[in-house]
Amino acid sequence: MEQGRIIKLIGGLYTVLDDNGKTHVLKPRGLFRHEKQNPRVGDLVAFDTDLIQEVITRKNLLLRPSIANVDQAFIINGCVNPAFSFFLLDRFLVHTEKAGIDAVIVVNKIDLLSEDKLRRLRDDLLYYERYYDVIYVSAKDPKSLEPLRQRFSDKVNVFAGQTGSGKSSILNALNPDLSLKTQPISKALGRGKHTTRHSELIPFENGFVADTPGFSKLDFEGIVPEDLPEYYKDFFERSALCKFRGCQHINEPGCAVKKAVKDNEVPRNRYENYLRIHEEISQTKIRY
Ligand SMILES: Nc1nc2c(ncn2[C@@H]2O[C@H](COP(=O)(O)OP(=O)(O)OP(=O)(O)O)[C@@H](O)[C@H]2O)c(=O)[nH]1
Ligand SMILES: [Mg+2]
Ligand SMILES: [Zn+2]
Repeated sequence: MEQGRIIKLIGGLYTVLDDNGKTHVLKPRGLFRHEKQNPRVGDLVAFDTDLIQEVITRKNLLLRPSIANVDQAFIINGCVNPAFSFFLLDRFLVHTEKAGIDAVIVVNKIDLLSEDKLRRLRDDLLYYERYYDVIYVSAKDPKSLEPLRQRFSDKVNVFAGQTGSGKSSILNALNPDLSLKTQPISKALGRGKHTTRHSELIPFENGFVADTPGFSKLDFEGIVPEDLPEYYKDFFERSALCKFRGCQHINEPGCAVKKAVKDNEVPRNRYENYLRIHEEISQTKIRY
């Protein structure tokens, strides 16, 4: 059997790249019964002539977008069209934290923001800089993208983010040969579609970058509410001081997170979005 990495999945057909740089279009063997075991983009697999026979144990699995064996996720945010959304950023961070993947926060389209508004956004994001790298870029200014390229190296990188935030545009600016399809957001949403339809790992520098379809809605399937506090680095580091172990930071007395919000050490907005997400996950019916 040969080995390779799944770089694309379209209509039930997997494209697998082998060590010699050759691609193979394959079906999965019949028996990956459990959804969790289904081969995903990013998986290392063993295959024979036309079937994927085995998925090699994963290092991790990002659920939204669904990609395995990720070293680093870049959360691409628009700051104008679409406007910057802390709610959406926090939602993406829940997914990367759950998967145990390093996240880099990218603010794109800064060419469209007045100096004043950019300064305010930077101030609001300072809090996040304690926990994550935050990079400001414009796909229209290739020089601004160099810090991104430098972080890629030999890793498996994923571009995630809202539809229209500029994921494909940034990749095109980094490598014009890619010619990925991009589209003004008004047109894309008018058609009710994401411009990028499938996740695809693109060989880049010595590793990969995955361009992925944006989300207009990002759900939390596979995440249980009791675990949510662990996916907030800032809450987690304070939780040792909460009176109760397993504190959900909601109604419990002696909660260190709620105190930190009150003392303006944690942005109120982030905490309120946490409550919304907790509520949302709690109300999602568990599907078996
Ligand atoms: N002014 C400006 N426009 C940008 C920038 N980045 C992207 N755009 C524009 O934003 C629109 C959406 O960009 P895409 O690259 O298609 O966005 P995407 O994140 O790949 O979207 P999906 O594939 O639907 O998830 C396009 O019209 C781009 O030209 C930027 O830095 N500055
Ligand atoms: Mg795209
Ligand atoms: Zn607490």
